[in-house]
Amino acid sequence: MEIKVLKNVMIKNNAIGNDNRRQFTKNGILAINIISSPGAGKTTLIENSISELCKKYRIAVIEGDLFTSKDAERLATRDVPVVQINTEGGCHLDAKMVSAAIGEFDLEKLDLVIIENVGNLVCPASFDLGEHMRVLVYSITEGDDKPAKYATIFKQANVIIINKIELSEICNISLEVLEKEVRKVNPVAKIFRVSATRKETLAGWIDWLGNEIEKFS
Ligand SMILES: Nc1nc2c(ncn2[C@@H]2O[C@H](COP(=O)(O)OP(=O)(O)OP(=O)(O)O)[C@@H](O)[C@H]2O)c(=O)[nH]1
Ligand SMILES: [Mg+2]
Repeated sequence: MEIKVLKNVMIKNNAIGNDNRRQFTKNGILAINIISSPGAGKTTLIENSISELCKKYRIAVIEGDLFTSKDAERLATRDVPVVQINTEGGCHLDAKMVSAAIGEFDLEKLDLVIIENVGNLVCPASFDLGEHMRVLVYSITEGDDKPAKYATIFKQANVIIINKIELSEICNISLEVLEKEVRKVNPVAKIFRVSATRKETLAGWIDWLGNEIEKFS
């Protein structure tokens, strides 16, 4: 019986997720779901990416957080609409929450919707939010064994941003070894090596994302 209930929940989530995706696509919007463990650098990446991308594209952000609006407040100084979702302790966003959030935007006036998921390397894997692309931010401070240990989330990612690379020496992490570990579970994802705090390292990612936005418009 319990299995049946869980299955129904997922079917419903996926149906709403598909509806969200249809709305994004119909309006020529690229939607990306940014996932990572807590503190890997999702908000920092968003801050420093939108400061460039908003010169050319119309962007909105959906911020997922358990209890606070701290990340949305960080983005409030940028000239983009932001909606905060508090999951009240829930470890991931779901499609229904995103559906409510996109109701707050004028979708006809957007090119890119960025969804920052709740910091967690497990639960967000199971919930399609209606995104076109999953972006996994992985901080090298987490070690090179996590791609194998958290394989589901690494496998699903379309893009893997290896972050905080300037700390590799101090953390005794070889970027080559880490990337080999990533490739063992995901041979096809686009990989970028960045320090999200250093804008100059984000150019490759920002150019590539700009091209992807163009494909949807
Ligand atoms: N050294 C270094 N620190 C970074 C880098 N990127 C982010 N940080 C720092 O890491 C900390 C967490 O960054 P956030 O962007 O808040 O991480 P997050 O993934 O949004 O965190 P949650 O939303 O709480 O899960 C902050 O102190 C950032 O300044 C980086 O490239 N290098
Ligand atoms: Mg954040």
